[in-house]
Amino acid sequence: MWATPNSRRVSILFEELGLDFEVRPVNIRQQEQFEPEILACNPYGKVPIVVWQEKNTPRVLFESGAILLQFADAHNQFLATDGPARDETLAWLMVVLTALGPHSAQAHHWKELAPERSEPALQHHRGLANRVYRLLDNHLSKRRYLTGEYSIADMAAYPWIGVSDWTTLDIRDFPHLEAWYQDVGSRPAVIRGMSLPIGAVLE
Ligand SMILES: N[C@@H](CCC(=O)N[C@@H](CS)C(=O)NCC(=O)O)C(=O)O
Repeated sequence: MWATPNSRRVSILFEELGLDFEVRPVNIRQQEQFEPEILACNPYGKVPIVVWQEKNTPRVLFESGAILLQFADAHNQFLATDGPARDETLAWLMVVLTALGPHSAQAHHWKELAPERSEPALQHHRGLANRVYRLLDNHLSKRRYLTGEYSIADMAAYPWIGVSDWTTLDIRDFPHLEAWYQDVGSRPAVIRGMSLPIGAVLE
């Protein structure tokens, strides 16, 4: 993992589950994600990746959403096993995985990373991120968490709201989302998960 929102989805869940896990830093700014050892685990060359052993069977999983689903189900926590509560968590998890993360990442690219800046591209992705922010803000005006109870949907969203500056949106314009961000961010497991890998910075 590295100091990235997708990685920290996983470290938050693992801290919430109280798992004993070891962090292997992969500095994506140093291109370490393309080292053979990493590509052997994830041919896409992206973090996060989880490697573990279960009943003498080696297991490996990449894609943050897949990891959240696998470990929530395996530990029967933060995702209902069936029924409307599971439906709701899956739906909001997918909004966060497929829209909040990608639109924020693209806005960040056009704001700070692209060798040639494009204002129309930035505004396009900012607009798409804004639509998700409005959606989440309105949704959270009626409930404490994204779904009935604190779930992997909240854990998937939290690190991305933490980089709201990447979108050029101001979190203060979304008061319910901001209150949720403060609330979730006060959880000890979230604080610990957001501090990993120790000392890593994305610059
Ligand atoms: N859909 C993937 C996206 C993973 C992803 O884009 N990870 C970024 C860091 S947040 C990465 O590894 N970037 C390096 C690269 O693309 O080469 C997931 O949710 O795990």
